[in-house]
Amino acid sequence: MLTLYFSPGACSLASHIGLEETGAPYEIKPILLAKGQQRTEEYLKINPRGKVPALSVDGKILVENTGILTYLTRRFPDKKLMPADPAEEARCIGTMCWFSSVVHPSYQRSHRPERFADGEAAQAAVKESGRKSFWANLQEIDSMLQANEWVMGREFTVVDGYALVFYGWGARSGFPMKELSAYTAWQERMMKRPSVKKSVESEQNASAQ
Ligand SMILES: N[C@@H](CCC(=O)N[C@@H](CS)C(=O)NCC(=O)O)C(=O)O
Repeated sequence: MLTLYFSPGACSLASHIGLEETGAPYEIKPILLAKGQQRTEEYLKINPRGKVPALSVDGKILVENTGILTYLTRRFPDKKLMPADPAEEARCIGTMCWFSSVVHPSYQRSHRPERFADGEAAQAAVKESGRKSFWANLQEIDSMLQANEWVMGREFTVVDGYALVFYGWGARSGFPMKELSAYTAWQERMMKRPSVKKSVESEQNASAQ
């Protein structure tokens, strides 16, 4: 059995979309970050780092979007969620690593500066530099989509679900997302995809609980 621990609107949406794309049956367990549920004793037994996503595979816990998504592509190869060519596969994994190690942390600095510095002035500086970096990263994603239908090129891959997370965060943070014309056109394409619609709707329902 596959069980996804996620929080509505968090980066776990990437794994949620990936899981939905596999077509396999799975369960979802909402862990509401807004209510601090990632720090409960029960959840810390699942992921001692207190982060979402986590995926339980018959009781074995996988964490980190890049790890979970890579696992799903290997477990369900017929779904072609990762390119078959080894160099393209490496490019795909490399893009997820960039999302996880650069793009996500730039948003975190803009959103939670208190985690990175003490004192109002230092936090304001961290927030500002995080916003600048996050916007530059969103622009880079836009440029990746200029000549492409999907982030990695002609085919949808697990990277697309991951890139949707940052579009949502950009919009939520008041960035002028419409200026990113390729990213915006891609987001509209994504929202028409059944797996995306289903994951987004199920997260909205979970947040209303
Ligand atoms: N690199 C990790 C990032 C995980 C992460 O930071 N998740 C955030 C949600 S976007 C979280 O659980 N935050 C809860 C907290 O820090 O208290 C991944 O891609 O899975």
